Amino acid sequence: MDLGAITKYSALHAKPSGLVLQYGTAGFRTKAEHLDHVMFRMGLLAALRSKQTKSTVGVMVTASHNPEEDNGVKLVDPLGEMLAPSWEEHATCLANAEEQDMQRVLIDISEKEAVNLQQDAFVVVGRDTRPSSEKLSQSVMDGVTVLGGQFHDYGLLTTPQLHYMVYCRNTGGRYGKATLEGYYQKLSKAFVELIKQASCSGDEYRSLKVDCANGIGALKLREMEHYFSQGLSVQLFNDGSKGKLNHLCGADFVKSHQKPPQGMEIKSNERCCSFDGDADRIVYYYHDADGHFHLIDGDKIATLISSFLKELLMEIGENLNIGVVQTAYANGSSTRYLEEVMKVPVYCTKTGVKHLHHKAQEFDIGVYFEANGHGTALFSTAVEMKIKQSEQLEEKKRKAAKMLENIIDLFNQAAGDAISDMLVIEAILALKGLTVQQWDALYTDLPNRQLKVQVADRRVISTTNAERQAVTPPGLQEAINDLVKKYKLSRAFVRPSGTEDVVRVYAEADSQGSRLVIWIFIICPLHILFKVPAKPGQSTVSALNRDGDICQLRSLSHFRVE
Ligand code: 16G
Ligand code: MG
Repeated sequence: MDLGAITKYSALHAKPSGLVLQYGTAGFRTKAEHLDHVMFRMGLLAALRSKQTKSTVGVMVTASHNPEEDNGVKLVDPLGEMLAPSWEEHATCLANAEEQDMQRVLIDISEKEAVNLQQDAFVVVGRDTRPSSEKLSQSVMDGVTVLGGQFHDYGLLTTPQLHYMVYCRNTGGRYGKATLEGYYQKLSKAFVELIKQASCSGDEYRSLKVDCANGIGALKLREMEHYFSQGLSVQLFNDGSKGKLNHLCGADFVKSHQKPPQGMEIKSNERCCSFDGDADRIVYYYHDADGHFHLIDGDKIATLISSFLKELLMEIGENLNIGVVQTAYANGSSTRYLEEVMKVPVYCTKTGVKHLHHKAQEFDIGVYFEANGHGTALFSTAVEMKIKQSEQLEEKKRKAAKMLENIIDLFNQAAGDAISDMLVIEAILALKGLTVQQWDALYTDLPNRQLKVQVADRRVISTTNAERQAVTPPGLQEAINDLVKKYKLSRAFVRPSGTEDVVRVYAEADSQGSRLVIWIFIICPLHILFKVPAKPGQSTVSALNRDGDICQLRSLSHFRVE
């Protein structure tokens, strides 16, 4: 490690004094103008991680669904996964080190992780379409180079495409070719093969409207569409030609506002979907004949996919297990449907893709989705072996095994991927002859609301049981329990956000339970912000009526309902 060179180049990517950032659920994210030093340092760190693992490591420059002025960076581990937790801590230390401490921090990390500094390093870099991304990704590459590593700059990529490239490069090409052409061909070939098996391939299944959030998804889908056009024609909206990234459009907007994006004209019963800004999330929706908007979120996507995969396994007659992984935000109706109707075991993890991904690896087939549309399916080597042996099976089983083989190829197993998930969904709908309304009708979501409480320090809340129970502050969970037990099919929880200084409150109940939501949204902020006993009743009402700080709550100035 040439410490002299590191010091010299680090000064060219100086850290603004006093700035402290944390490697959160999805890496670093903040205003783009504060990120140059972080990018350089993440280049250094990626080179160290690559030396340690003797593998290619990825760095993606994106801030996903955040506003265009923001940016961010996350590292991709050798199997296309999120960075290991101990390295997340190193990332935070390195990003916050003062200039004079940089050498010591780098040496510390190398020693703790037993990095052989003589080892070669190779890092692949991708970026989204933000105006700041090109320069910031250049700073990443500067960092890699100063540490003696080599890099390949893929330029503009969706986040899941970068995960795919890393995975391909570290599995000797067995997963696919580490090029865009390789990605397009692998997915499109699988999709077209599947569509050929569909008996219903009328117009209804052939076209889809896609809102690309004015982001990278538009560019990549446009490059890809001619590869799969014999099976599906896509009409792109918010393709970046005029609107602003993620502004009034994209998966995050549609999911949190429960309304269609701007810039898309929707006729009744037309199938539509939205990607987020870096195309790793997808949600579907449609307008019914009465003009009502219906959202089909990650939960319903998981249901469609896992039902289909379970049916295929049953046809093949193999004793392979399948599990669905969700988070606390999964609508209770989806969990009930999966467990009680589909008889598929469901597991809950903490929020954040890496937690779901790891849990899903425990099954022969693990399907994971967050309600917000992040997700994919993972397949064990046992499944792949069974498929290889399928030549000896009778014809019906062989056909199902072939279908499973194509579905496996169509999923991006390195990361949730809006383009790949879209093609999987389109293939399943066509194969099963389901319309978007029939898919939506599998179950009815319980009414639910989310609230965001602005706090100085989100650590006032700590949780257990996959974030479904609050441990601190004392008394809060008991009060939630007392309320929840009074309403049918109800659930509520509070958790600290992993991405911003807020506490999130979630409540759901059957249509009679709107009072639960109101009470939960009153008692939780009062308890968190002002330590007022979290019980509906005299003390809460008098707290709401008192002058001073607490009165501000009545104008809802402390929190926002989303
Ligand atoms: C990040 C996570 C997403 C999670 C969201 C929750 C990844 C790639 N992204 O966007 O999975 O749903 O954060 O944010 O892991 P919160 O902790 O602020 O609620
Ligand atoms: Mg994203």
